[in-house]
Amino acid sequence: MSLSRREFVKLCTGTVAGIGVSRMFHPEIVQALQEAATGKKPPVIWLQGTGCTGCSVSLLNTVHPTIAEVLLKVISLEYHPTVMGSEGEMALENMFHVAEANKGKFFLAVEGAIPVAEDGIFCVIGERHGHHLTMMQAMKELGSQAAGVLALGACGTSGGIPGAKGSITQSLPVTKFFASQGIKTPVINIPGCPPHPDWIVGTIAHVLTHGIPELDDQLRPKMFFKENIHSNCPYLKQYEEGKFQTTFTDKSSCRASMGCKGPLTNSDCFKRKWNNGVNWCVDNAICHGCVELEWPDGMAPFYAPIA
Ligand code: FSX
Ligand code: SF4
Ligand code: SF4
Repeated sequence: MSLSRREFVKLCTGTVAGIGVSRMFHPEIVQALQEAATGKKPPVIWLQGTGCTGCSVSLLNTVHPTIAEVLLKVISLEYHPTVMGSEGEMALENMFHVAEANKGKFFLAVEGAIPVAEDGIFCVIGERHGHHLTMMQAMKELGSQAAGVLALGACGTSGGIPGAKGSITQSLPVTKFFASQGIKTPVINIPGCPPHPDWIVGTIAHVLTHGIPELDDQLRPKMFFKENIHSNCPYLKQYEEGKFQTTFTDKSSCRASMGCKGPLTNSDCFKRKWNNGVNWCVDNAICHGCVELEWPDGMAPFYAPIA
C-alpha cells in the first residue's frame, strides 16, 4: 500500500483550504483505492428505510460525477433504490441473490431507520413473492449475512426524525435493531442529517484500503468527529465577550442566544464546511448538533439556548 494509514487519515482530515476528500477526490486516495480494487470488487447493497434520501443526495450531488466513477470502479454497487436503473421484484431478487452468493463478504449501507412497530409495516421497500417486503425483514435477512454495515445519517445511527418523540413507527437505528435481533455484524456509524459526503467517502475508502477506522464510543470514525465545534468556532471570541445575536441577520455575534448547540457537538464542519466549501450551518443559522446520537430529542428545542 503506497499510502500509509497515517497519511490517509491526514488526507481525510484535510479541510476545504487543503483537501476535501470527496470534493477533489485526491489522486493519492484514488490510487490507493485502485490498488485495493485489484482483487474482486466488494459488493455493496444500499438500503433505504425511514428517512428523506438526503444521505444519498448529499453523497451524489456534491461529488458528482467523480464519486460515481470511483465508487463504481472500486466497489460493486449492486442495489441502490434511488440511483439504480432497474426496479421492482426483479431488482430485489437480484439483491438477495447477490447477498446469498457473497455471504459474509458483502457490505450493507443503511440509510434511514428501521421501523419495527406493527411488524415493520410502516416501511415497505418492495414486494417479494406477492407479499410486502418490509425494511425490517430485509435488515433481518441481510444484516446477519453482511461482512459489515455502514449506518448512515441521523436516522440510521440514532433513529433521527422518524424515531423522535411522538413517532408511532418505533424507528430504530441499525445498532439498536441488531441488538434486538441478536445480530453481531460490525457497524460503523456515520451520523449527520445528512452526513457530509467526505465522511461517507472517507470512511468507505478507509475500510477498503486500511480496514475499519478508529471509532469513538458512538461508533463514529474519530478522524471526522473528535473536534468540538464550539472550541473551534470563529465566534468563540464573541461568546467569551458575551456578544450574542438578537437576530440571525447580525453576522458579527455568537449564536448561542439563538439555540446554537456547538458546545455539545463534535464534528469537523467548522473547517470542512458544506456545499463544496461554500458555507456551514453557523454561517447563517446555528449548529443544532445533528451528528450527536441524542439528536433530535436531546438537542430540542432547536432554537432555545442550551439550558
Ligand atoms: Fe435521515 Fe437520510 Fe436526515 Fe434525510 O435518508 S439523516 S432524514 S437528511 O437523509 O436518513
Ligand atoms: Fe460558535 Fe455556536 Fe459556540 Fe457561539 S455557541 S461560539 S456560534 S459554536
Ligand atoms: Fe450538523 Fe452542526 Fe455540522 Fe450543521 S454544523 S452539519 S448541525 S454538526
